[in-house]
Amino acid sequence: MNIGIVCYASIGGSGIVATELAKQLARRGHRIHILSSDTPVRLGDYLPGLSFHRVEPPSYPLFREPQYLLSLANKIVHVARDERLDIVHAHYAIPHATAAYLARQILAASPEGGVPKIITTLHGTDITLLGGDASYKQIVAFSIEQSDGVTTVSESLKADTTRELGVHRDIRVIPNFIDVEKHRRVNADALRCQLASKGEKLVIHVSNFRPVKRVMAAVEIFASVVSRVPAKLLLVGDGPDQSHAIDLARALGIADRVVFLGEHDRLVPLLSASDVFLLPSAQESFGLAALEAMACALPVVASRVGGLSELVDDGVSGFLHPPDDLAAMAESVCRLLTDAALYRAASAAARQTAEERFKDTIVVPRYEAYYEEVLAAPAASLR
Ligand code: GMT
Repeated sequence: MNIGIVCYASIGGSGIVATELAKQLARRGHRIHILSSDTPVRLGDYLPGLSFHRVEPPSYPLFREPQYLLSLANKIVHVARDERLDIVHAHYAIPHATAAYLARQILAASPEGGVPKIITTLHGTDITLLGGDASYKQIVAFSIEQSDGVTTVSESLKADTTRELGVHRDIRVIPNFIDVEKHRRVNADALRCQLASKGEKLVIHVSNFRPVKRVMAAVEIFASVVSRVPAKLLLVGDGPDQSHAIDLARALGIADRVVFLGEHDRLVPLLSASDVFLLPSAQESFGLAALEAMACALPVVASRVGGLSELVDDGVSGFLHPPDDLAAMAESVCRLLTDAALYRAASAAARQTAEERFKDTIVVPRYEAYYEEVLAAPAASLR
């Protein structure tokens, strides 16, 4: 198949999933065209069958903001014509599903023919934070209804989409996935010695430090942990709450125990050097960062929100608690750090979950099968 994949290039779950999907599909013999405003962080080296098309909204003094939606729609039209795309797969509804819809309308009106099918994958905040906002709701709901196929990354997000947007169409749940060969625990003893003193445990949190991730809650939970167990907290990522988290660590008197590492693309060594993954998010439609940690055999302590309970088996591969119960999360982290038998079992279960339920070779064929199904069905605009 000839497939256009539209995604964000920044570090963020939806862009990572889209790029990893693109690479897997190219390896499986499809012609893949990534359309994005910049080179996606996980694109990596040249891969036969995979090409990148930059979307560049021109600046013009009259425009106070770049016209990304229009440039993207225009780019989709060009790529669809030149490369004879069968499918445009838009990752994240805003504004990618809308741009794909616009492009399809333009192509359908053209005498040249060749109209690709549109599939939209909803990732989470496009529905749970932004989609229901009055500034976007109508157009997001419309763009989802108009897509030829729609997927969500969890059952929870599917339910949110129906509830928040009043969308009552078929939605296929295809979870996020991971390359379990590349993401596996490696020997990171040397790195661990640099990050922690002898006898100290390592708790790690990875995110984009947006309010929804509750980095400050991670620092508070850790303050309680470190009063009982010698440990350090690794904070990986960057974003709006970074300086607040630094201030809080100082205010709690644990600044020397909290290590801010900034953004890192190569997470496997850091995860392999760590003991527990902490994710006290306010909302999480799936929790790709937690899956990456689990593939490296890290038990997860997280909020019981969104799709996290579809990923983490509470009491087996980690522990889930109500987002405001920081004391319970701290208690679970301490239990994992101090009970060797519990830790071994949870660590093995975390890896097993990644291998048995979220392995790329299990999940990517589900996208291929869905593409075939959508291609065989009548176009959404004709239904
Ligand atoms: O919030 C983020 O981490 C970024 C965001 C995105 O779309 O880039 O993540 C969402 O999509 C990820 C990939 O499907 C999911 O794993 C995350 O759970 C989801 N984030 C939220 O729901 C808050």
